[in-house]
Amino acid sequence: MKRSQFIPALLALPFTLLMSCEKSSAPVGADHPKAAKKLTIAFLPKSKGNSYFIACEKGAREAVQELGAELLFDGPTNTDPAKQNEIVENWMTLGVDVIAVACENREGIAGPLKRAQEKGIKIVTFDSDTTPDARSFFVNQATPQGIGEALMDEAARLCAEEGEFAIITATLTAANMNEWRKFIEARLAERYPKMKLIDTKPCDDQKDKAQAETTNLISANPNLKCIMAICSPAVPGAAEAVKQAGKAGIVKVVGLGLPSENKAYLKDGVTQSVILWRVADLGYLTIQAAYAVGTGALEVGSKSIHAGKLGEIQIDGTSIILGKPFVFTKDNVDQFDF
Ligand code: RAM
Repeated sequence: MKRSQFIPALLALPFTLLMSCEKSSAPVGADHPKAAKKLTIAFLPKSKGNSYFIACEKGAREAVQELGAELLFDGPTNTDPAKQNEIVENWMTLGVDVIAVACENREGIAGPLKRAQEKGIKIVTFDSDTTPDARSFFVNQATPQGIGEALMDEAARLCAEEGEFAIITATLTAANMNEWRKFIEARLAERYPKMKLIDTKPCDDQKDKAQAETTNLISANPNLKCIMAICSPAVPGAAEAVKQAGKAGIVKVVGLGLPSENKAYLKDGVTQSVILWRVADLGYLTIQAAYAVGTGALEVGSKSIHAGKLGEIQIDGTSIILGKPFVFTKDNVDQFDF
């Protein structure tokens, strides 16, 4: 989708998200100060087999090319917090300049990240944060409130604001999803008294497990009206279960997923709407931030960063927020190429 088409799509959104409005007089990175030596930025996804993080990697590669930096990309094959820690320790020994990480376990990875910081390695998180003392900045896809409310409002719309729904999450310890869940539940309590969250099941960021959990939820709950799948592999997993149960359109599917993985289910009327952000841009912005932190151009207290083709991005405290998510349905899914 071209940028010129993307912006009107954003403006058409039925919800708004909180973003920092503070302006900086001198944006960081406006003139892209080059590092004295070539910076090595190590990029650690939650799992490297997940198409979501493969899309992030694409944007990350584009940014390192523009900036003239070196990229190391590695991660667990499937979500595995211990493996993430091990990779951080290896990169410490290697002496990389910056580590950018999507944290599987917020507290569990903080120790290795702090040790890396003590060695002079800069840390930036993206997608899912660690504790603030273990990194300089968190590159967030959108505000947790915006994501949580968008999911809840969309589920309520699909259910005519009435009935039972269940959540499929990645893991019960996933920091980003737990933040989103708080806002989903707050919105539910505040706006939708006739809807009931009956269960929340983890799928370890795996499509097959999401499918199995959805199948169980459908059998155990004959009145189930909607599955809200809040990690990307869970959306097609839930849809496949609904389809195989012969419940397309009866049990609605909404979630956070990739257009490419959900197109067929949207067109078949199994999945009704999917919410996401431009994932490659999240990888691109993360590298822009990592580079600026690595060169010393971006420091805590900066109010904005000039992020290459993304332009000026505001900084809210230590959060760099990509922007607003958008909804895709069977009518617009063909416009997206990721
Ligand atoms: C999965 C990951 C990631 C999350 C997306 C929506 O791919 O768990 O952390 O942001 O889903």
